[in-house]
Amino acid sequence: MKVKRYEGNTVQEVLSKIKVDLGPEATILFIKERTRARLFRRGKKYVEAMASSQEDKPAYDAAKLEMIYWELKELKDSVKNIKVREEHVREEEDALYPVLRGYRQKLCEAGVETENALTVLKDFQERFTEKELRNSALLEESLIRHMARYLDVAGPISADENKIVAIVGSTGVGKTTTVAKLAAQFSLMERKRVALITIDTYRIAAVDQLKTYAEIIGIPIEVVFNPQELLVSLNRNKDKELILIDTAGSNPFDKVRMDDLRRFLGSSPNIETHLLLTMTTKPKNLLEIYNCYNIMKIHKVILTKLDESVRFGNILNLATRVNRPISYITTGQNVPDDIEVADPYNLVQLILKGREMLPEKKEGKKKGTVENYR
Ligand SMILES: Nc1nc2c(ncn2[C@@H]2O[C@H](COP(=O)(O)OP(=O)(O)OP(=O)(O)O)[C@@H](O)[C@H]2O)c(=O)[nH]1
Ligand SMILES: [Mg+2]
Repeated sequence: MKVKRYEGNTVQEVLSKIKVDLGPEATILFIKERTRARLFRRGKKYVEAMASSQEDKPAYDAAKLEMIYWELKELKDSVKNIKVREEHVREEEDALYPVLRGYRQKLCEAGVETENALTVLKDFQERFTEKELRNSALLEESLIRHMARYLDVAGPISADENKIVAIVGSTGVGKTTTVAKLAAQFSLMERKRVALITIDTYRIAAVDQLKTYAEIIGIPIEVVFNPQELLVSLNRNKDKELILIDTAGSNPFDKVRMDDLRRFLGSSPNIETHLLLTMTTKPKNLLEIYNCYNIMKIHKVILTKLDESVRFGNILNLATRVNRPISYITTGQNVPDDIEVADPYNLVQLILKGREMLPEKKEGKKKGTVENYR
């Protein structure tokens, strides 16, 4: 019984190897694309096959055994890989000054991925001697300032001349509330000329929700049903300093809805799109959601519902992967008070010290309502 294993870069390559070796009548017992495990790098893809020659009866049991062997081998390799990885992390940790090891743990407990925590801390310690850090009364302060450099922020929306901002994000992340907060802040506090447009016509209640805010704030609102109407509405509001567009919440994995949204946002090149990501979403999903929305041009990111979160390390993880600045953070349901321009220093404090650094806890802030600002 002759069962052999073949490897190559492509299916064609493997098939021709089999053909040359076992003849054109060879039986392919199994063929599969695999990825070679590699430490800290994307594994290289290759194709693996098992085949037997025609004169042999397909030796399925032998093939199965052989398959089990290879799968076991793969498993062993990946366990080995994990061990090497752990060893590598341990070595990196050992290379940290003892004075910084507590921060490594603190960051990881806050949800910062180990590799990110180590990168940030190693980078930090390269700037100082151990003695300097040990004796520094300002160690934490210097570390916070250092970490802040990893967080790219956008600053406030510049509502100067006909700025157009669209707010997008998955269902229920706080889009309409954020539009209302921004509208109230710019219209009532900064006295800018603001208009609202909603393209969320999937639900009647959604239009009513924004109309109610527009009435209370005292600004115009338009409801549009297609990209052409959006363009007309944007042109009609050319005199406004800021136009805020509320969009329908869509499942980011629903391609039809995402294409729909992309068409709306493509109706004018001047639309600046802010993607809302809520801090209550699982860390791994956040990046997947971001990637789904990135098929349209995302300019900035708004982090919402920080008040519902316990750990904030994910802000750093996100910032290292998402190449977009954070514009605002939202910290509650109150319109207009529970929104802040993202500040890297405050965000790092939030990561290191947790909920006690949320704005209302920090400042004992009393919440206002839109009426307070009129
Ligand atoms: N805790 C907390 N709740 C918030 C925040 N922002 C919005 N919410 C609440 O989240 C819920 C959904 O808010 P919406 O503004 O309607 O969310 P949306 O993204 O417009 O929802 P859809 O249009 O249905 O996709 C409401 O109960 C809001 O009050 C926030 O920063 N913190
Ligand atoms: Mg909404």
